[in-house]
Amino acid sequence: MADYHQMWEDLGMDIETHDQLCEVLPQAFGDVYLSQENRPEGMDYFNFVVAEIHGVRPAELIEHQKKGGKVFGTFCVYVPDEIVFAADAIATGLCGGSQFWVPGGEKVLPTNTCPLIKASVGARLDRTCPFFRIADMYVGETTCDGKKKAWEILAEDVPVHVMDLPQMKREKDVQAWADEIRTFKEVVEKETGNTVTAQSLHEAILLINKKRKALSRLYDLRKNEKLPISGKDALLISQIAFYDDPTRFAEMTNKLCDELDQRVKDGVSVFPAGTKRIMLTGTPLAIPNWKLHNLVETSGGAVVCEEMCTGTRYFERLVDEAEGTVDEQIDHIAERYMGINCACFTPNSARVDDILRLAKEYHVDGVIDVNLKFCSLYDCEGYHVEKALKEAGIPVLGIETDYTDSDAQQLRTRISAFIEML
Ligand code: BJ8
Repeated sequence: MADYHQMWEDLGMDIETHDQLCEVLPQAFGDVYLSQENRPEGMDYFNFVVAEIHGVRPAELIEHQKKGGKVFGTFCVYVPDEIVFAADAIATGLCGGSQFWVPGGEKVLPTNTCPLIKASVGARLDRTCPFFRIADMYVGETTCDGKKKAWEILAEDVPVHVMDLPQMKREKDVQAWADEIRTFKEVVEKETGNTVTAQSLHEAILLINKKRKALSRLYDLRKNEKLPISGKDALLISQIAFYDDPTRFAEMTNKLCDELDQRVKDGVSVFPAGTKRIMLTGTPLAIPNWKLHNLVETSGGAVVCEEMCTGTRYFERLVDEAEGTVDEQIDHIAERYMGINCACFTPNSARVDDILRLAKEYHVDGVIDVNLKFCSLYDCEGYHVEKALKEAGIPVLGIETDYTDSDAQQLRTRISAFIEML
């Protein structure tokens, strides 16, 4: 990796602590990723992005800022990137997926808070992630209680705008979300000094849709009986989608998919015949959380789909690409985003329908319902998810875990036993 110490210092980071993180990441990535056999060549690009995770992209964001551009940090797939890009700004995901940042979050949040929230707060307050330093403004949302309170703590340190996400999906809620997006547009316009026009918004819709189409193409390839790519690699790509340059990301993902198309034609699979096909559902797996995929794929299974925000919830369904006024296009954006089925909504039966549909589309043998410790939303919704899967005759295993490795052995035993009985 190139030397980015000067850049990190300029960002006011805690270099000493950050160096510790830089030391452990390559080892973890090597163990989980580079040890896989027969990986597609197109993964080279994504390997490079991870190897330079705190270097290349942050440097690009800083370049953008030097030219007067702004960067918005987001934590949820309901926040519409389209508005940010339409104002000539850049949106980047900020969810923390490493135990490294959790203790920092625990200094200000109760221990029984979900690790995703603790890691995200810790990464900012401990000054150990360049993305968290670079973002000019954070965009929060009213999804779960822990996040709502986390925004208040973060707001002491960095400008935060919170979007009020409705928790039901009636027509008036979709309209309320469209209004909330209009307010967000004004905030972004004020911060950037740029105006969102009908044309710039249309271009941004096409841009983000392109990313969705590329991911959708990648996921479609995982529906094949012979799997041209591992679940681990697909997850990595989903995670990178949150912060990479969208144009380049779509290009590189499509290039990889060309290679995977060829693999399908040639009958190449990265797993032996008869490997059990597993779908994961539940809470998101933010980078570098590869724990469950690694456990499944080293215990005789293959992950073929993630019904998660780092998965299908991120890219399924496009924003209507019809040209129109800014207001009309915002209505299209609101409709698309309100079609995401997060457990913060009630009722949320459409998520159960999604899971049953995906189980069929990806020919899954079994489902693992994953819950990040202390996320009561997904934990409670597990009741309906698991009931529906059992009724459909699809075996399901419920798992609750965090970012530590302390339960890895126990999880491996449970996952191996589950896969064996499929
Ligand atoms: S749309 S899943 S990204 S809110 S896991 S922080 S819900 S306590 S991350 Fe999420 Fe948006 Fe929903 Fe997706 Fe809270 Fe649960 Fe933690 Fe969560």
